[in-house]
Amino acid sequence: MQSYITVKNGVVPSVCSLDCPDQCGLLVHKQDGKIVKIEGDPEHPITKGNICNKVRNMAERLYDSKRVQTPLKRVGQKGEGKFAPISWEEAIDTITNQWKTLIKEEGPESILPYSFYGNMGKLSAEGMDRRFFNRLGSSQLDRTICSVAGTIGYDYTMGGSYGTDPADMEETKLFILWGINAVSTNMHQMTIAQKARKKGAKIIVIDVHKNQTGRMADWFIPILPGTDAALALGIMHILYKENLVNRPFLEEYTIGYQELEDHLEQYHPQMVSDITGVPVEDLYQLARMYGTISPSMIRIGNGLQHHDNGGMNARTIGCLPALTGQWVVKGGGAVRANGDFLSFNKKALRRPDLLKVNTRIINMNQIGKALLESYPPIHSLYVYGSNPAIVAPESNKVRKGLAREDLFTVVHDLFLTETAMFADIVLPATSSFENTDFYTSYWHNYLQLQEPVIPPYGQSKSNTEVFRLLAKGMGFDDQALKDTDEELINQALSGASNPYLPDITFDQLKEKRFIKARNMEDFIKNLPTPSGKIELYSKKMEEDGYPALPTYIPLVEEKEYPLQYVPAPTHNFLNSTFANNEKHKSLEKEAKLFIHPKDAQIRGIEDRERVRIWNHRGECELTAVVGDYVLPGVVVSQGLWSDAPEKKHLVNSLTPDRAADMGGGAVFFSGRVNVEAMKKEETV
Ligand SMILES: Nc1nc2c(c(=O)[nH]1)N[C@H]1C(S)=C(S)[C@@H](COP(=O)(O)OP(=O)(O)OC[C@H]3O[C@@H](n4cnc5c(=O)[nH]c(N)nc54)[C@H](O)[C@@H]3O)O[C@H]1N2
Ligand SMILES: Nc1nc2c(c(=O)[nH]1)N[C@H]1C(S)=C(S)[C@@H](COP(=O)(O)OP(=O)(O)OC[C@H]3O[C@@H](n4cnc5c(=O)[nH]c(N)nc54)[C@H](O)[C@@H]3O)O[C@H]1N2
Ligand code: SF4
Ligand SMILES: [Mo]
Repeated sequence: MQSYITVKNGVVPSVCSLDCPDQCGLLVHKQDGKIVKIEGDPEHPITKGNICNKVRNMAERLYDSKRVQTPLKRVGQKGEGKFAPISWEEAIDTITNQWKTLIKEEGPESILPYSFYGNMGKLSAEGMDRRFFNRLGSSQLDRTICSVAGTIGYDYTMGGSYGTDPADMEETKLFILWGINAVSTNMHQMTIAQKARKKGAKIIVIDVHKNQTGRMADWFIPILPGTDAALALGIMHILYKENLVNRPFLEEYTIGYQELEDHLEQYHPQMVSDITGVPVEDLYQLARMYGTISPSMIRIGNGLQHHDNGGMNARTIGCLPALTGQWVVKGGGAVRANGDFLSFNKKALRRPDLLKVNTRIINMNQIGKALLESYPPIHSLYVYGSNPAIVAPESNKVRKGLAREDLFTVVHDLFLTETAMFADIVLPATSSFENTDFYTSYWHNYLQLQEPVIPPYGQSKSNTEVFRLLAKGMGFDDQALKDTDEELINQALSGASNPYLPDITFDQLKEKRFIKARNMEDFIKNLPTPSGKIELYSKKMEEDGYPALPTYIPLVEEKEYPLQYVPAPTHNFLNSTFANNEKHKSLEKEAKLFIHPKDAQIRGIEDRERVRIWNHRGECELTAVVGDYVLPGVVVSQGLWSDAPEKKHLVNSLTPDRAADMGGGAVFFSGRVNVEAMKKEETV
């Protein structure tokens, strides 16, 4: 078959590579060999031709004159952004010579990779890179920045990332969107909920912010940050008291339901109301709706996972569908993430066997601290698919670490990101449209293939290609470091020993385009928990030092600051991606801080006034939006804004780098701040 690259004029298929649960099928329109338009692929079984504005406006990003075209070396101070073009040969020689010296003098652990899912393609994010750094014996990165706390918490209850199939949700009668801004972050979940609403379904949103999703709800329930486990326990208390639990289901599919019933006594509705800010009568109404409407589905979002108690929040909410027996109702249950249905052969792809020694593990959420304090020190950082200078907590520490003169930093990206400004060497990355890769959605259970649809931009190269070159430069002769992209895909998609994923070849995926996980109907009978059942009581948790039963644990108190601060994602950016695009910035207009009228009034803050937000970690400036979008005592901003043209919107300068209760997860939303109006002369 003809390569899509050679198509000069026409429409070719593609996949959205961004870190988004929807993982849309795309159709790319080409004119004179260039992408001129991106739209949804109507043949995709779930996304059905609709895509978000971000990607609809993406074509110009691909040909943006700001894209890095050649390797660069730093010629000015770190952070200054002065670079000169060099050849690939010089770039690879410089990096590998530095690393060879470092390995001899300091050991391979002085080198640290730093990456995340800027491109969700499995080869790009966890393929040749993992093989290379395993072979190198570098320090390892614990990739905790997104949802690890909730993953582990939910696993204690359910054994893995398994939940309701979105394909079944059109019949659902009650949607509880809990800590998820689905209109912006999972738009097809919203489309499905709205279709179901036409057939009588109700949509409830539980959030700390009445944002675009809350405004579309039939019932918006505002909650105080980090108190969701208490709300779930209050619902459970009422379900048991009013005999709305499904006892036959509990007996057959769960363990610990009697212990749970006793334990729930303490979660009296009044106490739950005092903790959560949800009025007692609303708590009763919510519990009764949840106990009587079927099928019901809870979409568990990341908002409630990015907290000190994020693991326990997901663990606890994950217990709710078992109490009502919703797991055996089509379209009922819950989804935190569905990623394990498509769990492929990770060992074959990542090759952990290439790592011959025990090396230290660095939590990516504490990259600032690691760069400043680790002993033995980190002497070289290799960043790809992530932008830690913007997205990681405690930005001031991160930037101080990146500014270290004795740190040799390489950044592989499409753009001169805020992180790249601190690099010694910058390498140009291809966009996903220029690569071969495969994609597994963590929401809708479909696999997809990306084949290159345009040639590499300038001299840019894909992640797999760069790691093959680095391996050669290091003199590593292993075949595993030479495999082609097609070979990597075939290795990853065979021998997964996953009952939901048959062996698949590159050619099959190319032919079918969308392949779905299979045999998911009865997953509830085959849970990989220690007991094989839903664990309302978890002995494993006890062994790991947690309460065995779901429990509300308050956030770490930062007493000196009066306001809880939630810096959430925004509609027109994807994390920091698109924050450097004029079109996306103009759609987003300005960086806002939502504040309750009571909190605004005592500080003399007026609507649309510029405010300073600060704590002991840092400060930033945003535009106040005064209104009852948030509860008193809570402030919310949206978006990870770019530095350019000023550094004033660096929200992560305020966020803590503490580890969540489980897995070292991020706690972006558990910090506290103070806010003040800015004097007029300061804002000009
Ligand atoms: N447009 C857009 N889409 C995205 C992203 C993006 O940046 N922009 N990012 C992508 C990524 S990487 C991820 S992980 C997902 C994240 O997407 P979501 O799962 O939607 O998670 P967040 O947007 O982090 O937070 C969701 C909501 O939780 C609320 N929240 C915060 N704290 C609490 C709490 O304690 N309790 C409750 N109930 N609510 C709380 C916030 O106000 C927010 O509305 O979205 C993906 N999709
Ligand atoms: N305050 C606050 N901070 C947050 C969050 C929040 O809600 N609030 N959300 C957190 C979450 S959930 C996440 S997942 C993280 C995400 O943080 P990151 O993973 O850092 O995500 P992005 O900011 O999108 O940066 C991805 C980078 O990868 C580059 N890239 C894309 N494709 C490729 C490729 O193929 N190769 C290479 N080498 N580079 C590529 C892009 O150009 C971009 O610069 O942010 C976290 N930070
Ligand atoms: S960012 Fe999400 S909604 Fe937008 S096109 Fe990509 S997968 Fe679809
Ligand atoms: Mo994320």
